[in-house]
Amino acid sequence: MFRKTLVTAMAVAVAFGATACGGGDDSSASGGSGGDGTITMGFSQVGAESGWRTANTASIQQSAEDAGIELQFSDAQGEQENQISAIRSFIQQRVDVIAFSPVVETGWDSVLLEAQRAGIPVILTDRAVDSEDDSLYETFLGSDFVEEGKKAGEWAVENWGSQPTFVAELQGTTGAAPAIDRQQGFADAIEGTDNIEVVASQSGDFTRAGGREVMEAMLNSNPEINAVYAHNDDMALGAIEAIEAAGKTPGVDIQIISVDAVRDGMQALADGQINFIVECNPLLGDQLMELAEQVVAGEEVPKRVVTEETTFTQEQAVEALPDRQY
Ligand code: GYE
Repeated sequence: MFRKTLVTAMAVAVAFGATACGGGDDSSASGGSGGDGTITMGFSQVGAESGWRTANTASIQQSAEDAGIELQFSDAQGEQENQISAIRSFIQQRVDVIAFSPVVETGWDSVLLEAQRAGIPVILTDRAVDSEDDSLYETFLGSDFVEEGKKAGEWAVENWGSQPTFVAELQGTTGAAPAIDRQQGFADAIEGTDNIEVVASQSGDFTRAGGREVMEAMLNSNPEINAVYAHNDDMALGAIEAIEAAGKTPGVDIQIISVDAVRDGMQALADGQINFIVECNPLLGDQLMELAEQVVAGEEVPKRVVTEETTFTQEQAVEALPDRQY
């Protein structure tokens, strides 16, 4: 109760602060809401590691344009230190709101505290931070990655559980929320099943090249591997190349589960090279802009906004492909 009041009070203070600064201080840098009420958002993106990320960036840019929000977009190229510098520069420019998709979970408290002290609200997009102080951000918009891993694991239990299954797990970026949570959800779901064993688990950094390289090495060291759980489609697509290079048939000799359901992944699923995909929706732009408008206006927003998602079998992929947006 007390905290809720405090958050509201803070949000109101932020709104007044932004108005005062936009109206009266002409010496402010390029950012900040202008006298016309235009909202400026500083957005720090992870990079361009996957098809998911490309679709996510396009969605954010398009939605900002549609909403009339001025977007200061910064690409961190997979490095946390680049994100920290970008956020510092957004603070210096006195943008109205900062949004970012944290490349890894930990190590954000001090820069988020700087934003809070400057009275600039922060929205976490897509990935969470691991911090004890949830007053450092207004809300977190994104998927439930543990749930995604669980859906993958449940499909594995149902479809692989009756014969000995030796799984190669291709993890996402080390320390990133989706890598940690998708591993956790899958492990929870297969726990206690006798036949399914994860025999190798390594990061392919969410990239196609990473997936291929790691899969190649795993097939060499663990020739018994007959299943793959990839934390995203790009790594699954890389794994397909490695499996074919090893003279095996992906989807048949080695069955594959992945996460995302981007177009290339869905095509491979429809073609029978992947066996099951858990959807992760990258089209977060509209919801992000809406939350930004509310936060800047001092309105209360839910602390957590979860994206709705589904799963796809091979038959469902054939049906869904023609209308797939990303
Ligand atoms: O699944 C992967 C991307 O954070 C949900 O990051 C995102 C993940 C997505 O590189 O493809």
